[in-house]
Amino acid sequence: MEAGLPVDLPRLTRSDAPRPGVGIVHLGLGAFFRSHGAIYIAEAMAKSGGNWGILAASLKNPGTRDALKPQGYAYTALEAGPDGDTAQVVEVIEDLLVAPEDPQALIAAMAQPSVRIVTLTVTEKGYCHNPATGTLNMGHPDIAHDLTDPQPRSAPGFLVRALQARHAAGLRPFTVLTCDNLPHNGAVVRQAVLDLAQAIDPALARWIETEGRFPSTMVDRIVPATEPADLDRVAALTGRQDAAPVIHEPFRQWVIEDNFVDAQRPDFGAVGVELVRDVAPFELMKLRMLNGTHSSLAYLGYLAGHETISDTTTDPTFAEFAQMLWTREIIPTLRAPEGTDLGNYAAALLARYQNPAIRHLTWQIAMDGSQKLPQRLLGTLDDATTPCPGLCLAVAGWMRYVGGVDEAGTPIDVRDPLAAQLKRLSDGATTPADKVAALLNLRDVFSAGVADQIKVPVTVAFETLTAKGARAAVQEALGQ
Ligand code: CS2
Repeated sequence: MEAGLPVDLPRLTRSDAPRPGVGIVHLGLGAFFRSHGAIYIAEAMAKSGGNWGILAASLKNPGTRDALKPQGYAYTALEAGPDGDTAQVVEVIEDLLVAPEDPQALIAAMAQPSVRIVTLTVTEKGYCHNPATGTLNMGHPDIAHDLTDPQPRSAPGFLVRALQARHAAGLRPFTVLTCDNLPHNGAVVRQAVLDLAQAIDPALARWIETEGRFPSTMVDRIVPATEPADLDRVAALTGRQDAAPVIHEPFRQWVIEDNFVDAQRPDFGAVGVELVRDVAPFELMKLRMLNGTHSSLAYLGYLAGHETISDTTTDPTFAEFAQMLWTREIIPTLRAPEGTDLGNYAAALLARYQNPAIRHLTWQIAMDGSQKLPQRLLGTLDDATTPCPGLCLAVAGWMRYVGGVDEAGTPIDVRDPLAAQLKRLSDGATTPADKVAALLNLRDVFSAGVADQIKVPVTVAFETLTAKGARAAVQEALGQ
């Protein structure tokens, strides 16, 4: 039995309900997909049938496979609402491969004729693209490897090699359905795949370009990392031990551009997925209003000593700050998706953040800021036609955070692919103004135009943060 599992209760096992065939391969299985896409897909099969069982893959480590395999890949999804928890067992994952153990087995799985869709949650950095140009970063070590070695390491590498195998076998390509929080996420993954394919085999690239489909999506559900205490919480509710449950909020939304290879997909429409022609307005709304304030609250809340988003937003100063960001700075840059009222959307977001049953760590959201800032904060700043002191304070909060020391002088565990470079830039400058200037020079994060536009207000905000601390800086931004 795994360490940490509550004792004296039977282990969760898979029921003997008939299993569907595998129609989907998922790359990068984490708590988010298990709480979101996997549940929608299970519901779509329960309603309308179809062989859309999921063969999942972890691209890095075996932890999830080792926890789920003894349970037949069944797991508990615990919905944590302000009024209590409810649990369901999800049985839609048919197998879980750990890619580095046998890359060829994953490629073979993706090349099975029954597989029509490959879904992905590999986080922003997993696309190995250059956010400024949208093209594949050929200098990325995994891409450099995947260019010549047919045993890939990167997500684009697996997609290209599997498409190559399908092309060689005379099969149709699969639809690539990205579920990561990137603007135009379908176009991003398409470009990454085409760039790599072009470098490997131009004829393959041409086939993918004409026959492949890469719908954009907007995904939404708040899913904090499962903590050790959650295993007991789930066991107490269900009477079963589960080594890898997921905890999620009640809310969910999935908007998908309805553009699949040969129109082959689960009956998403039957289970509340919005199938649309243009995802862009949904994507921008969600990235700027939800993820933009999430990151702002994560950096400033962390610096002010708040451990979770719920703690941060039940602090009235931070709740007012979020409101101010939405009303004065973010909403004026957006076009509301049809049928959506942005004021109501903001009010619902605040209630979701304040849900006391969800412990979403500010530290978790603060991760990978260099990959998140452009689409969450900087796009809004670029589009804004009036000053945005709140968002500039959030950017300054990120700069203070990646300096690696909190307001009490304690080191911060900064997780970011650029962490070492960020620390070097911050440590190499002495005055607040120099630190801001050094970080604004990072062209992977800030375009020259945005850097120039926000330099003065971010410097002022950074000076206030350094002199007075995050809470006082937020109060000042609110005119308190
Ligand atoms: C969060 C997101 O961790 C983060 O960066 O902002 O995971 C957020 O919870 C989801 O996008 C909500 O849909």
